[in-house]
Amino acid sequence: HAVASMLRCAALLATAQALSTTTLTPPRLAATEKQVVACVDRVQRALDAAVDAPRASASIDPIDVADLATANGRERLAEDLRKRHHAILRVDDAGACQALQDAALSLTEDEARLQIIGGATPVSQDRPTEFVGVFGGTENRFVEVRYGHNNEALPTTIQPELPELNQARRCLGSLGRLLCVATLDDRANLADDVACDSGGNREEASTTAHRLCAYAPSNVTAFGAHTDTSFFTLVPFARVPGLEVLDPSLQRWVCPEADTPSKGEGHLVLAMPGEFLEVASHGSFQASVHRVRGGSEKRVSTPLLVRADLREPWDGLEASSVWRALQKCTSAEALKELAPCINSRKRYVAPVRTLAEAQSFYGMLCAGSEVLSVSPLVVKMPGFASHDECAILLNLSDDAQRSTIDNEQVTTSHRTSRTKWLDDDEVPARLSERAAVVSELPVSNAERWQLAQYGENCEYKLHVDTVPEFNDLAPGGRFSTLLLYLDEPAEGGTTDFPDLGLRIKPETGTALYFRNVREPV
Ligand SMILES: O=C(O)CCC(=O)C(=O)O
Repeated sequence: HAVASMLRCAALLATAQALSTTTLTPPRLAATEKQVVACVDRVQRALDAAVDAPRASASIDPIDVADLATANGRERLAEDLRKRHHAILRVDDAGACQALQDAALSLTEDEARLQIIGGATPVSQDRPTEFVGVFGGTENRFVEVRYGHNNEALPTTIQPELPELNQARRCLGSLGRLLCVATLDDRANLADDVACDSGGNREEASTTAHRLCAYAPSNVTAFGAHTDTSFFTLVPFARVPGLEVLDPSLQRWVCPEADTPSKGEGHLVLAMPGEFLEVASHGSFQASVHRVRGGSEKRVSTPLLVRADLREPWDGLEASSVWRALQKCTSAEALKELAPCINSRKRYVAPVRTLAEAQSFYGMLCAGSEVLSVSPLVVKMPGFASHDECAILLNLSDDAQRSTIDNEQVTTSHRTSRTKWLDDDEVPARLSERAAVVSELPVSNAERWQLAQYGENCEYKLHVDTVPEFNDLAPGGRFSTLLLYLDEPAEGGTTDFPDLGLRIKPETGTALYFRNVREPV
């Protein structure tokens, strides 16, 4: 096995920058999978912390929905979502949300009409875990609605009972689409299912759910702390406050419905990011932990859970597996849900070359290449990237975060650098193409570039890049690494392979390509 380490002592007086990409089978998936696992773990920690959190009175200013068209409005949205895990939007809905709540109140008090709508049934045979219809006990009643062909509400029995659904759906659906575009940019096509007004050409029930919730008066928690598997959950403010959000900036439960003055026209809507947004935004937005407290009066609320079209693959993964994985409580369980993707990956047989063959092969790919070791393979490739390309990547290092190890949660003195996963923008994408040629694997087998910044006295002690916890992910284990030096520190910053007696000094634009294992794991 090849072993890479940063030199422990002299290294670290100046700043060295390194980039590495790891060739995998097939790796852009790895990023999504890691996000799924990270999200499951983070949510569990947040739920644990939520247990003892006190309540607080705090409010944030509503954002007019029209302001989402401006950079300023979108920045405010992003800031509220990042800092407070919720935002409040003012929609111009001509009473549609209130009309639906009033209609839902009388519906949920009428057993005969609830009987007509019918109990919970699966949306279709091949989606047995998703359902529509009435559920809950006599205290708290819920009706789950989806939309199908011609935007028809499902179960079909509900439309005559609740004609008010459509207007509210349209208003919240459009808001959902706007919020996805504002937070995900080009990745918003993941959220095609959100608006539920795609011209009515859907053949199956939407995964986006419209939920009618009626809670009997009580002084206990009516719906315990949880996150939603949605891009956004949009909750029009209810007449009786009760929905609480765990605000991470205060580490307290807040109740926006109670604390936000409802000045002005329109209806206020609480927007909470869900786990789909957390994964699709690579953790930039985190799913909101929320719960419902019973009130002195019956509370009726009509949230729209804005989701993706699960028939579309998610970054190459089966979207329904992502969905199921996100509903699990541990990363091990989540990985099991993603396992079928792992089994379908192709096996890759690594070419074995003599020293002379390797020298000729890599010399042909990059003039001046030097094979430093043939087994395990370590190749130095000067001029892999231009100084301009390196400068562009260096400029992206500003908001790198403290590095973690193994399952990406733990910070430790073993690795004191800062890291950042780069988006596949122009220069990183071009360099990935080049790295793919070197690795003899398709570019789709590369993870995104990870930028690693070593400040003074920073280091990454002896380690291997193949992390056993990641071997079961869809892309397979990390077979090889291509590390690109972005600058040249005055002192230190070397990469050491102690077993091979190798110490490589950073030179701007030089890449180091090494195999981590003999065969893909
Ligand atoms: O009842 C509410 O206001 C929110 C319901 C909720 O938390 C959910 O459906 O996930």
